[in-house]
Amino acid sequence: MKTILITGATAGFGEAAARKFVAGGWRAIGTGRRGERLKALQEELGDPFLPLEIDMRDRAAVESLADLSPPWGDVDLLLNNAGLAPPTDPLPETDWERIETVIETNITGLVALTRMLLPKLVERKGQIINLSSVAATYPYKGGAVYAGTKAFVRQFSLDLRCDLAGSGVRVTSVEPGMAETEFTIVRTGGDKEASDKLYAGMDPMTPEDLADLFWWLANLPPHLNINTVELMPVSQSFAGFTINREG
Ligand code: NDP
Ligand code: 8X3
Repeated sequence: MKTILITGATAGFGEAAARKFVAGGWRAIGTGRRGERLKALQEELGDPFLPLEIDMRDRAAVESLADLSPPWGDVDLLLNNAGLAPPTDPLPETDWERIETVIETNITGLVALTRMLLPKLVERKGQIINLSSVAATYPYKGGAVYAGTKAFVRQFSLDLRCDLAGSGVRVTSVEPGMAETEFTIVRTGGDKEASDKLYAGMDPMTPEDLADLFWWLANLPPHLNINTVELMPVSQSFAGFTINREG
């Protein structure tokens, strides 16, 4: 029985991944700040799911994930999924605490966890899937901090492959476009209406689409490494450059 560690399993991609992998016969450790959500998921998924209430900004708690005893400690796949975005307001108008939370979650927590878990993943010839975003590649207004963190995740993933050469450990940067989760509700500070409006009439990707992708990546033959996967709903594409002709 294989074990996946999923950060951010209380909603969206992480929650769908927990369901997918447990249904597929894996053990899943799921983390997040919302203990009630984790408890509900544990009740739904039963013994193969271990809920751990951990804030990615709490470095000691994050690092303690590398100290779990077997079988939970025998992690085969690290899904670095927990993440969020600040509002798309201009940078000077964006609350510093929200910016700091995003950087500490999307970058610092992810690196701290990966660093501590790497020896175990090397021992088990395991796999890492990191959640980057199309925002890492395609700039948009108001995206600077979020996109910056996701560009970090993409490059971190690629460079980690260099360090891991010969180890058998696989690393993939997954770079999705618009998927309807709680992402925009969180980004807008709880504005469900704004979130509904953003996804209205455009057939966004679903958490299950992403869980299917993670499952495919996890079940590839061990000699294959998918470096990056960029995916979007058909109804999302590119806007091109902005030209300012006024000076
Ligand atoms: P959701 O908001 O639905 O889920 C985010 C998850 O991250 C939740 O489980 C949340 O748990 C967890 N999380 C956030 N901050 C922290 C923290 N400080 N400590 C612990 N857990 C945290 O978003 P998605 O499922 O859409 O997003 C998952 C990942 O995919 C993110 O990294 C996001 O940037 C990325 N992504 C999303 C896209 C989209 O369009 N939805 C597209 C591209 C990338 P809790 O709040 O309980 O702590
Ligand atoms: C989230 C996707 O396009 O809203 O990473 O930045 S997008």
